[in-house]
Amino acid sequence: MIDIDKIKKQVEQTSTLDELEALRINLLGRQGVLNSYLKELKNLPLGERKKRGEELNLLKEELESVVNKKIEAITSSFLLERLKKESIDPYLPPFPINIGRMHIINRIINKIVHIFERLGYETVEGPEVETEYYNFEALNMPAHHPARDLWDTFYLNNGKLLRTHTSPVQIRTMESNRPPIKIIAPGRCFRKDNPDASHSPVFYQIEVLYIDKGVNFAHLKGTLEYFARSMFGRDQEVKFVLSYFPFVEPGAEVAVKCVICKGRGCITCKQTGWLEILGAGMVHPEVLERQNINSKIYSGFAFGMGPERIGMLMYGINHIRHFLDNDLRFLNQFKFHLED
Ligand code: FA5
Repeated sequence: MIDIDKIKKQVEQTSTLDELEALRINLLGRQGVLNSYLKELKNLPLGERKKRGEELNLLKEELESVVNKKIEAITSSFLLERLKKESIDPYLPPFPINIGRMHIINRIINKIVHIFERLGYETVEGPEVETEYYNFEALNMPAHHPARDLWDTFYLNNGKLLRTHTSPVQIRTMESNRPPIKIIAPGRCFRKDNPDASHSPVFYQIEVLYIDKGVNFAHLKGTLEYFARSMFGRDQEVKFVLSYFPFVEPGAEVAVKCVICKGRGCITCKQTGWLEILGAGMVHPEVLERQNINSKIYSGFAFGMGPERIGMLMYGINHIRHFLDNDLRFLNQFKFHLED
């Protein structure tokens, strides 16, 4: 007969689940000890068979419960052992999570827009598909005006065009607002320019327009100097050069000393030592009068700047195409910049 105390001892002495399983098969498996006794039942007389059957069933239940208890004991001691080894330090920093972030060009634009919002400018937008009227005519460039050639234009089949600059937003704003007007208008522009280090066929511009009584060139210069200092810091050299745009008089261009070559000359600044970042000027009286703004009472200044070129200067980026390529090796360098 089975010695239950001896078996209990054997179970107690096992230390792994594998050992225990081998013992369980030996006792309770199909070819096991208990089954061999059960098979012999049929040879016993009827009365004895019943009694012996009940005894064996009880024995089976007891054996199963002993084995199951041992399984639980081994599993929980194994878990405890593991927990001791794998202690958790809640003060460790979490794994770096790869979250998306705003494209660097949008962050540069936002920074510029914030500088002007602090000066009281309101942000507005205009359409990328424009008419000749807004892109040229209302800006003092009637049909066949030679200045239209300054902007190599993509024309669409429906007679419209892709705006070559954000200056049409000036006109749309003057149409529906009376002075004082103080707006900033960022947006995409398109030109058939030959691509090079500082020219792309698709690029952004940010237009600024201020119209009020008594606005003069000194206000324009002061505003631009304030902007350049906020963007590049006090030490960055900036120069104003007289220039021509049909919708301003006088007109100027602003250039910033090239940070790539420190002014010595390189492909980014086309060997000039300076990178032009914006066109500016006093709004032409003709442009104001066309929008029924009395140019004897009101005057204004406007400028349109290229945020890619500004970003190139801030970060020493030597080619404008990096802004469009979306190469993660480039974009990931700006993870921690411009978080305002
Ligand atoms: C203009 O587009 C005028 N509308 C600016 C203006 C506004 C003048 C208001 C007076 C009053 P310009 O073509 O120079 O000007 O372009 C202005 C700026 O846009 C440039 O200084 C440059 O920073 C940027 N830009 C122009 N063309 C490109 C291009 N192909 N790729 C990248 N940036 C460009």
